[in-house]
Amino acid sequence: MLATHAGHAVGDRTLERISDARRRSDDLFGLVRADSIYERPIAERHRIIFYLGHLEAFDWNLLHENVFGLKSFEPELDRLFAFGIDPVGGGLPTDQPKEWPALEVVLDYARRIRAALDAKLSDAKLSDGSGDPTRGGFSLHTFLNVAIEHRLMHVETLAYMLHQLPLNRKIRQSDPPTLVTPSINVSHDMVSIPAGVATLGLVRNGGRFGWDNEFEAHTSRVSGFEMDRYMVTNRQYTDFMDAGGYETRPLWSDDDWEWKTSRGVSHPAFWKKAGGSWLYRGMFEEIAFEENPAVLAWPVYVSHAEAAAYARWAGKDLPTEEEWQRAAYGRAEGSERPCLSEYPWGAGEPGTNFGNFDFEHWHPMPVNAFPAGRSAFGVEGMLGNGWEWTSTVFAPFAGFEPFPFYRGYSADFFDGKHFVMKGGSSRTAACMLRSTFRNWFQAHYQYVYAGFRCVQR
Ligand code: AVJ
Ligand code: FE
Repeated sequence: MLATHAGHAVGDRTLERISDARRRSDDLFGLVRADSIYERPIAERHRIIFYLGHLEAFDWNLLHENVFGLKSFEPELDRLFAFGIDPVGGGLPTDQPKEWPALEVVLDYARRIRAALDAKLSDAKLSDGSGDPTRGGFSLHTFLNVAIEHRLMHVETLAYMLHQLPLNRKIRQSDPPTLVTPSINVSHDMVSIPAGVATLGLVRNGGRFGWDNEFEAHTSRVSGFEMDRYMVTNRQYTDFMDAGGYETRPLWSDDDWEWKTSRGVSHPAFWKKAGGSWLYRGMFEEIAFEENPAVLAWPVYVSHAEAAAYARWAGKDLPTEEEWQRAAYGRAEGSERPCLSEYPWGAGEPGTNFGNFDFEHWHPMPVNAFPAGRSAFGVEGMLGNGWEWTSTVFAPFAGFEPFPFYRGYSADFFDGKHFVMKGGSSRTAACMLRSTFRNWFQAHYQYVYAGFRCVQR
C-alpha cells in the first residue's frame, strides 16, 4: 500500500514537470511574431520552425516504440525533426524556408504526438513502479527525465537563439529590469582554494538521474589555487578591449585567431557600438552602458576563445573543470562535499536569494548580487547568471557508456573542439543546477549566456 502510494506521488510530480516544461517551451515560441517563425536568427543553427517540430519529435522518437509500443504516424516528420546541427568550422546550412513544412502541419504533428503520449502517460501513472528498471536496464523515470531535461535545455538554447532575433520580430515580455542594485562597484579580488579533493560525476545505479556524460563518479586531487571571487564583468572586459586585446596576436591560440580574424570578431556578440559608445543587446531592449551603469557589473558573455584571450591578458587562466568543482563544492582542506544534493551554498533548494536562474529574469544581474550563494571558500555566483567556461575539453569520464537509446547525445561532441561549462544561466531550469551536470559548446560560439572567471596557480 505504501509502495503504491509512493509510486503515484512520483508519477504525479513527473507529469507536472512534463506539463511545466511544455508550458515553458510553448511560451517561448509565443514570443516570436507569427511572420518570423521561419527566420534563422543564428547562422550555425536551424530555422525556428525546426525547433517547434524537434521538441515533440524528440519525445516521440524516444518514447513511442521503446517505452509505449506505439506505431509512428508521420515517420518522415519524425526523421526531419530528429536532430539539430552544430557545424564545427564553417559549413553553414543553406536550406530555404519553403523547404520546411507549413506551420499548421508542424502544429498538427505536435498536437497529435502530445495527445498520443499523454494517453499512455496517464496509463503509466496508474501502474506503480516508474522506477523499476524494465527497458534495457533503464527505468521509465530515466526516459521521462531525458525528455523533460532535453526540452528544458532547448528552452534555454532557444532563448539564446531568440536573443539574436531582431527586437521587432519578438513580442516583448515583461521583465522589470533590475537595474538598481546593491552595489555596482564590484571590488574584485581572488579567493584561495586550498589543495584537496574534487568529487565529480554520479554513481551508476545510485538512483539519481544524470545524462550519460555525468557517469561515473570519481575523485580528483586538485592543487591549491586562487580563483576570482566574481565572474568577469562587462566593465573589466572594456579594459581588455581598450588595451587592444582583440588585436594582440599572442593572447590568442592559432585556431582562435584564425576564427576571430576570418569572422571579423572585435567585441562580444552581446555588445553593439552606437555613436561611439556601447549598448548591451538585451532580449527585448538595448541598454546603453553609460545610462545604466549596472550593466557594467553584469558578467560579460563571450565565447571560449574570447574568455581565454582575456585570461591570458590578465596573466591568469581559465579554471579546469576539477578546479571549478572544488571551488564550488569543496568544504575544507582535503575534505569532500558531504552530500551529492548540496549546492555551493549548502543544502537549501535553489531560491532567488542564491542566484539568477530558473527563469526568474531574462537579463543578467550584477556579479555581486548573491552573497548568500557563496561557496564554502567564499566564491560567489557559481550557479546561475551565466555559464562559466572551463579550460577542460569535453571528454568522457572513466566508465562512460552512451545511453543506448541516444548514443550521440554526448559522444558526438567528444571531438576536442568543445569545452566544458559549469554553473548555469538565468534561463537554466533548477533541475540542471545539480553539481554533476556538465554543459559544453564549441570554442567559437558567442551566443551562449556564458562568461567566465579566472584562476591563478
Ligand atoms: C548540452 C546544451 C550542449 O544544445 O547542443 C539538445 C543539448 N542536445 N538537443 C545542445 C541538446 C540535443 C546540447 N547542450
Ligand atoms: Fe535537441
